[in-house]
Formats: sequence, structure tokens, C-alpha cells
Amino acid sequence: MPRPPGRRAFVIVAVVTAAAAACGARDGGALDAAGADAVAADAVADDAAPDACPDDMVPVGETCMDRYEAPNLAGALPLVMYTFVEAEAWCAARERRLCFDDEWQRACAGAGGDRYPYGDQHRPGTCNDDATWRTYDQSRLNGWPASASAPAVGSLAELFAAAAAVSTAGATAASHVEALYQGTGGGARAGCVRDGVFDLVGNVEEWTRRRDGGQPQFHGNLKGRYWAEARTCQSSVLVHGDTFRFYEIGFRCCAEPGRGRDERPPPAR
Ligand SMILES: [Ca+2]
Repeated sequence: MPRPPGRRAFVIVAVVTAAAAACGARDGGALDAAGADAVAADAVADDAAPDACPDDMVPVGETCMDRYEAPNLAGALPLVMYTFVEAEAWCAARERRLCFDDEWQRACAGAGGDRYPYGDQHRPGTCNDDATWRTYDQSRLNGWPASASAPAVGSLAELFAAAAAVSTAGATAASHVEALYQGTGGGARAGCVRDGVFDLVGNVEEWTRRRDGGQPQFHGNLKGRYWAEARTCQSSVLVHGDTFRFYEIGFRCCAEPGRGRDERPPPAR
């Protein structure tokens, strides 16, 4: 399977750093030797060690990040109606976790701290952020059954079917969410990408975990806003709570290198 962009550089940098530190290297000659060791070590790693990041993730700093919003499949409509807690469980079932807010922002803004994944100037519609807002009925959303937002769900259609199967109120809620939904398939906005990570701003708003720990009732930070409201990479939403769910809130997963198994069959060639 193809290697995620940047993985080789990620491995070499890590090995060079470790080798240089071990040798106490400070001059160019020693670093050259370390570099040679790094190339050899990388060759060994290619043969003997699993990839640092699974193919459906991208290295971002020291983290692996899903390329798309959950369910992290190209073209798949992103999940919504998961609470912060349920989203964490969905990721954990795949040996992943919610991304920290600073990881998410780094992926979105890049090393230069841009305001958008594609640069510093807002371009409406480059990401899915220019849809017309639709009025929602909270009483209908309240009928959503928590049991539907489970770790095993693999698609939005599966999620709606699960909710509708629970009760009449669940069916009403699912139908309402479907009517409100204006998400697009993962990667559909080809220009809404930075370093292989798609749809960070716009599409669905994303649960992240606050690096500073947050509050007792809310450990999250909502990043990126959604299809009907443009926001920058730096924008945060720190209200709500760990058990809040909404029709436009989704998430993506992160993992430490070497974790985050992908048990899906490889795509057909
Ligand atoms: Ca998003």
C-alpha cells in the first residue's frame, strides 16, 4: 500500500535526533555519521517495523491524524450526533483517540500559523463553509437515542438506521438530522486540505480534547465550525459539555505513531 506523504521524513528526523543526542554530536562531521546511521536504520525499519502512521492517517508533528472526519474514508459522509464521550469511545475502538486541540490547530494552520488550511485569506466554498443555515427543532433532536451513537457504527446511513430502529422518537430525530445535514463526502472539496488532512475547517465541526484539561463538565474544544459558518483554524468553542450532541458536530481521531490499527481491507487496485 502507498506510504503516507511525509512518513519517511518523519522517521529520518526522529532517528537523526536520537542518534545525534546519543553521540553528543555538535559538529557537522558527526551529524553526517548520524545521518548515515539514520538512512540505514530507516531501511531496517521499512523491512521490520510497522509504519509509524497507518495509511489512513497523516503525520502531524509527533502525532498521526486521520485524513478525514470520522469515519475517515474518502468520499464518506462524516458522522454527527456523537457526544465528546461517545466520540472518544469510537476512536478508542480503533486504538485511536480524539485529537488534542493544539494538534488539530497545527494540522489546520501549518507551521506558519495560517488562518485556513489553504492560506491566510478566506475563500468561501473552498471548504464546505458556505451552505445556507437551516432552522432546527431542538425538541425533535432530543429524541435521539444515545445507544445509536456507538463505536461499531461505520457510516452515516448506518447511524441513521440505528437511531430509527430504537423508537419512534429516534426515527423522528434521525429524519430531522438527515434534513438538516449538509455535510459532503470526505475530501470532496479538493482544495480544503493541508498536508493530506482534509476538511479541517467547515463540513462538520470537530470534537477535540483540550490540552489544558478543560473544565470538570467539559474537557473538549470544538474546532473548525461547520457547513454554514466559516471560522479560522484558530477559532475555538469552549462552551457545551462532554455529553452534548448536535446535528453538525463530528470528530476525527489521532494516535501515537505505531498505534491506530486499521483492520479494514485494503482498497481494490
Ligand atoms: Ca471539519
